Amino acid sequence: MNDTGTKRRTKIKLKIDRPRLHKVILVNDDYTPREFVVTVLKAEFRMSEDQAYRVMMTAHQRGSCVVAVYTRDVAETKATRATEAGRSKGYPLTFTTEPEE
Ligand code: TYC
Repeated sequence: MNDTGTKRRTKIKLKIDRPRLHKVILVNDDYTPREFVVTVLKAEFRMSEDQAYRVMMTAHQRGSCVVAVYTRDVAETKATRATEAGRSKGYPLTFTTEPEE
């Protein structure tokens, strides 16, 4: 204690944690054409034709597929834009986000 009655504390926290990353997840459905899913993945997530095709087929076969990870804002913006690209054509194509463990 010093004479003002407060305790001097140094080094309360050495490091600030890195922001958690969030996954963007592609969800399968029965109606969106495969080629349209590939087009959206290439446009919104800057994937090659090959990468986009593999991600689309993984979601098609397993029900969902992680597309990429970003900070929360970027993940949410990209998921919303990609989902809206499908809605604008009347497709139920859906991208969701979830925090990484
Ligand atoms: N299952 C769709 C079809 O057979 C294609 C598709 C794949 C749709 C992945 C969505 O996330 C998806 N036309």
